[in-house]
Amino acid sequence: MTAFPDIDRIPFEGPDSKNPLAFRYYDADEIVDGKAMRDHLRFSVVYWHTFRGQGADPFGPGTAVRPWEDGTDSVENAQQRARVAFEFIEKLGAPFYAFHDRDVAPEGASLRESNENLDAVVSVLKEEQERTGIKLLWGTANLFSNPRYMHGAGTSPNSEAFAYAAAQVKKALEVTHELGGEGYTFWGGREGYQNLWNTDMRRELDHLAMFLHMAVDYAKEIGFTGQFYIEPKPKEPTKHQYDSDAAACLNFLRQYDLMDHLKLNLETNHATLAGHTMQHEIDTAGAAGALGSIDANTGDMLLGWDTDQFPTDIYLTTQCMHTLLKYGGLTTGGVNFDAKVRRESFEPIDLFYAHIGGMDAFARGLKIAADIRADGRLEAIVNERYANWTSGLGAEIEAGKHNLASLEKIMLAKGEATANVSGRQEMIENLINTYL
Ligand code: XUL
Ligand code: CO
Repeated sequence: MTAFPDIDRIPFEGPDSKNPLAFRYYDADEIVDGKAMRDHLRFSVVYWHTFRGQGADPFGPGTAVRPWEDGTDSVENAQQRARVAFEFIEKLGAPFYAFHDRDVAPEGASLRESNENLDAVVSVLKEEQERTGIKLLWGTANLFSNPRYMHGAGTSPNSEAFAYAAAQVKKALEVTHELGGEGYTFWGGREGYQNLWNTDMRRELDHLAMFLHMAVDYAKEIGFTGQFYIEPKPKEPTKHQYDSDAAACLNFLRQYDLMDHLKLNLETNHATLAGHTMQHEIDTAGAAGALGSIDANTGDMLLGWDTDQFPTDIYLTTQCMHTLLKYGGLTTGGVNFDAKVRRESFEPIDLFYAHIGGMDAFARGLKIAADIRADGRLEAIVNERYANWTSGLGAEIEAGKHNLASLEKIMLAKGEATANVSGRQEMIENLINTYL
């Protein structure tokens, strides 16, 4: 059975191609900045939007036409869907995918039954991984959909909800390990609050840290050496999510002695909901040595929620790739399309158009970012801006040779600081446009 009979493997045809089912910029084998595009970008398809998204919104039910679905929530349907997923990912040519436990297999009437359902689908995922060579970028557990998690999972006031979530993470780690997953992500689904009058924040944060330490310990126990990630998001579903942005996550990881174990999985639409750019979030994580992976999507500046659209803005992808390259690029992580087709784009072929567009936008962003770096003019301007820190007084301060009193002495003698030089923002923005 084939779910996409009219579609062959998506070819690279170059920038002049008029074929909407071809890449114009993503050529997996092309070497950019010393590395194949495939290895720079490590594209990943998400199971939850692409194979479970129905296009429902608060005003109406799903619209998606998915002929391979039999309309039931059976294990057999889930296994069939898993095969379709791999047909899609293989034809697209993405090397990775990512899933939540409950995306791939139906939740049963008990934890035991849910685990059995998961095993039955994981065996198909494993077969399909072996058949295609597609790998698992990261696994995760859905700790937010079931009503038992209405108050949170790791931060729930109900200790048995915490225990259930722990059991779910244990199983999700086991299957991620079994599938050779390269990472494991925690997005704090309902780890936050709606109202502080009923919330013991201190206690909830302590519990969340214990929860993560338990996962780190269990990974050691079973020999899972993949990278753990924590994914910042400021709001939705709760009014305030504890992992609100990169800086808040870093603070939390440092406070609870978790910096050695988790890196950040940054998402563009989450960055903008937090009032930041994605470039800011990547730079914040990179500067702290905690840059892990990215959930590539985009929001809509006129809509205040997480619209999870496919990224098509070359300026955005250039910023992402330039900042990633500055910190050495992606290693364990990937460019994971946590993005969904619009409700109005309901046909299976729209899944291809969406991913092709996102992959081409990132490939172009990578090539432009590499050009900016190779040309060196931007770097020279930035180096020049900080040049007075590389010798003389600046270098002495950086080397820790001064204190307030010694600096006072120097400035009393000079009377005034050296004149400032222009930041040249407009000139730099013009320069960036010359590479686009
Ligand atoms: C939610 C979100 C999640 C995580 C995985 O906004 O981004 O899908 O990426 O749980
Ligand atoms: Co995400």
